[in-house]
Amino acid sequence: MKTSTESQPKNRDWRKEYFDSLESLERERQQFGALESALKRLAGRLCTATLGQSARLDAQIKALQTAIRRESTSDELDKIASALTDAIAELGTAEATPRAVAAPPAAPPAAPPAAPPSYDVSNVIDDRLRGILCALLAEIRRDPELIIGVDALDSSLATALTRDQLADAMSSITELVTQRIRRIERSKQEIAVVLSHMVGRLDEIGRFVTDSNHDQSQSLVSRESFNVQLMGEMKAMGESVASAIDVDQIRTQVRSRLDSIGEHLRQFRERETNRTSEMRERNEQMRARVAELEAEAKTLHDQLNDEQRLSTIDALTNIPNRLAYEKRIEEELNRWQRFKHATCLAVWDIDRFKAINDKYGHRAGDRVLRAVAESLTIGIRSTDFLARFGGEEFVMIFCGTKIDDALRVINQMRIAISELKFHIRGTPLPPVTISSGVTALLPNDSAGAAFDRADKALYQAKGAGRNRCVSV
Ligand code: GH3
Ligand code: MG
Ligand code: MG
Repeated sequence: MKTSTESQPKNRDWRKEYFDSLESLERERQQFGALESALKRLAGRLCTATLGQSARLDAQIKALQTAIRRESTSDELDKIASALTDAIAELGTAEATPRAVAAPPAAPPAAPPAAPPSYDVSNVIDDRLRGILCALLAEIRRDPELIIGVDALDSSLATALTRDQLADAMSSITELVTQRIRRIERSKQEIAVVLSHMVGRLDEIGRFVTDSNHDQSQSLVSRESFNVQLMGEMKAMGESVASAIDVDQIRTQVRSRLDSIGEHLRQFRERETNRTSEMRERNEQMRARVAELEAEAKTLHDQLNDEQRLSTIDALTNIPNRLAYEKRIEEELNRWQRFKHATCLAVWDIDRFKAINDKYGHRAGDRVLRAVAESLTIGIRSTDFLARFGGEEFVMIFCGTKIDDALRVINQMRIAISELKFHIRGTPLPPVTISSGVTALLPNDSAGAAFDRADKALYQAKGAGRNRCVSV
């Protein structure tokens, strides 16, 4: 039989597991919150950029902006998305109302309404807007179910867009954002359900421990009462033997006392047998509950791990993202303060990357980004760290490395990248080059100060003609 002190460490482990899960869930909730705010911010900017197409579309965009500002449900966003889609669809028709402010006040009343001009890409979607849309799509791409939709939009953004096509693309992005938010909400609800199951199981385990304790004290009481009865019978037997007048009387008295002892023993055994079989049954139930709890905890753990991994991995290049870098540099700064092992930070930026996008298209630019990330990954040791900082910029942390060694290593990486061969539809691309600035961590450094020094060195590398690495 298990004692309460034997079963407690197991119980404590589960509680720890449960609180760890709650902590992970809270972290996850914060990351979801950050993602949601980023998506809302981007959607807000897109709204502003789209205003002025038609009165009806403006009204829907304003409704969306209001919905974004307050805590709207996915159903409300859904409704706005479909009204927005209708308003966008109406844009191409003759009934579309031109935006009031767009009409020049001095226009003669008889002048026929100007047909909406067909813009080329430079008029309708500039680099900044494309950058915002691409960042938004990269966030949505984290969801494997939405990748196909993102890819389709990615290709359409890479080409020149007319105003109508841009409106369609924005409507599709709005729809994808809504789906992403809805799926995040669903995933949060699923985690909450699993957690509440686990809480139920933990309560059951708690009750089991209380019942076991109760059983043990009952068993003790029963044993003590049996002892008292036995002692009483023995004493009574002694007294009756002492006062007996003949052997027959002694025999009768002893037999009667022995019968009585036998009856007490039978009752005691019956009580103990019942208790033991109840305990066995409850133990079996508890074993099953613990197994279920274990399986649920594992599912939850895997789910949280997946989400956490996704939130710190860059969707395009599959290497750690800026969030992961920010966490890691803080860890490295703390380690540096304690152990003073030389640590370096390098900032990378692909040279003339905008020209690659402009000349060969955004998709080609994405391929270059992936290949550069892969090449940098090959060049680093497993103890070092690489992340995509944003756009065509990467960061690296070299642990236990002096600045001269770091400079030598990054120069090798730079050369390896300049030797990569790219082909777009069979045509070879000119070499892709990259520049870097590297710095060693200093006493009392902050992440921002170290980054600024490396960035300044990068700026010098660019100024000195690019395709080079500079240390400070
Ligand atoms: P420099 O040598 O001075 O660094 O010039 P640059 O052209 O590389 O620098 P600039 O900052 O002008 O251009 C960076 C471009 O990177 C602009 C932006 O559209 C593009 N970009 C940012 N993120 C992505 C992305 O995820 N994919 C693609 N294809 N392009 C991106
Ligand atoms: Mg840059
Ligand atoms: Mg660049």
